[in-house]
Amino acid sequence: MTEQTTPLTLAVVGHTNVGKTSLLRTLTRDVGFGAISHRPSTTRHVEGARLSVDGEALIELYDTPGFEDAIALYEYIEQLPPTERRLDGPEQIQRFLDTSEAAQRFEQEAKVLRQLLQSDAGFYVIDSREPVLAKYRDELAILAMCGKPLLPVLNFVNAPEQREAAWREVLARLGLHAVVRFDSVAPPADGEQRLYENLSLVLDSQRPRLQRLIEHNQAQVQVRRKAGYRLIAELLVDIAACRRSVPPHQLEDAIQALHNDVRQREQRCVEALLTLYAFRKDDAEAQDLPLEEGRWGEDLFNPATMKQFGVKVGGGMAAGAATGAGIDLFTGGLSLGAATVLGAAIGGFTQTFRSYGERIKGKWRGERELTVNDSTLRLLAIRQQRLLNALELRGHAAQERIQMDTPLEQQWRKGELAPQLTTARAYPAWSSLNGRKPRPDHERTHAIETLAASLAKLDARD
Ligand SMILES: Nc1nc2c(ncn2[C@@H]2O[C@H](COP(=O)(O)OP(=O)(O)OP(=O)(O)O)[C@@H](O)[C@H]2O)c(=O)[nH]1
Ligand SMILES: [Mg+2]
Repeated sequence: MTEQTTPLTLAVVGHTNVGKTSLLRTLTRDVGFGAISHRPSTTRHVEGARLSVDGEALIELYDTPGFEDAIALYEYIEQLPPTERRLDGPEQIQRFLDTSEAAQRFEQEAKVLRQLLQSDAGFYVIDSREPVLAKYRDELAILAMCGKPLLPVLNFVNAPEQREAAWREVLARLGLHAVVRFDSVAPPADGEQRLYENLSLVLDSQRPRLQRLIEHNQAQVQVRRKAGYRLIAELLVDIAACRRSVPPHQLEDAIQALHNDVRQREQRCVEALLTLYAFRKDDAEAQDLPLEEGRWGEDLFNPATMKQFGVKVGGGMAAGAATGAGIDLFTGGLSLGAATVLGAAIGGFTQTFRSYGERIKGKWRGERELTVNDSTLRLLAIRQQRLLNALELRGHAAQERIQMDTPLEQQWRKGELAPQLTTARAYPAWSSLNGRKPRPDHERTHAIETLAASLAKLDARD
């Protein structure tokens, strides 16, 4: 057992509305942390969150209210009567905190300063779109008086009007040379790592602890991705194994019901992926996912959707049977293609019988089964992978980095269907869409896990 250490405490400070709470949400991956709005003074109280690794709290982060009136506060501190002995920065701040104004006019600022004095270091969050106004200089001067290491975090760096250079210059003049760019809504993929690396520049003794956190976060990326591929593999096996018997006169209703169930099953996977990546439908960042209100906009069974994702339209769809899109009908173990059979159901069977021969004839009356066709499986796989990809990059400005034509997508478009799915087709009991919960089944689990592993391997992003 390693000895439990006391957590490193970090205060997140800065002007109001610069994204302090957003930064905390990103670092804690807790979308429910605090309240965020485009209005200033959203956060009114200090609120803490812990970052733990293997049950050990490594860091405590404290969100603070925004500075509102730094100029007045600086003037107030400066005009306080002289003392016998000249006070240093932290003493001056403490003296201010002991005044009655600290509980009144400067109540918000006092909360921030108290927290910073109690912390080991602070993140100073900056809206880099703002010009470096006097109020920010005074704010920084006051915060610097606390005598704590400060790491400036340049937020909104993806905005075209950002003034990063001007900010860097003024920060350097204050002795703040380690600066990190971090768009808290759409952080760069290695943003967190850089944030902690820069923090260890100003807090050298904490380097091992920060390194541990970095490694933990990197491992978590892999863990989440693996879990994501498992969800996708489970969706695909579930749908590939689906096989429903239908009496002839209910064919159209049955196709529609199957369409709906498959759509819902896909949506369950979408929601599980959103949860895995700690997204909520109303998150600002969720707007930039390839979803509309938390679901795929284009209908799974619309042939245009297949085209859009580059999947060859097969079976009934190619033949133009819109009702049977994405579905195959089997009789006697042979796929007839939904279009052929829909035609046959309405008109004569002669044509079909002639081409399939006696094998069908005997079984025609008894066995008619609907399955979801390969093209639909391919489309499902591609869509969910794109979502996983987007979630990993947390949407937003990261959007352009979402790769569209990965080897994995090409495999789904043109390659053989994964063997696990071909196998699943022979095991209707593996599917949750056949009216029964799939039994816990070692082979089903094995199929899902090997499929998930091969997807992750083909992904090969790292
Ligand atoms: N585009 C973009 N928007 C951001 C970023 N960071 C924060 N925002 C938005 O800026 C607004 C303010 O964010 P908050 O996190 O509430 O800011 P705050 O500093 O905690 O504000 P107070 O608590 O009021 O002091 C919200 O609308 C956020 O969605 C960013 O890096 N990029
Ligand atoms: Mg806030």
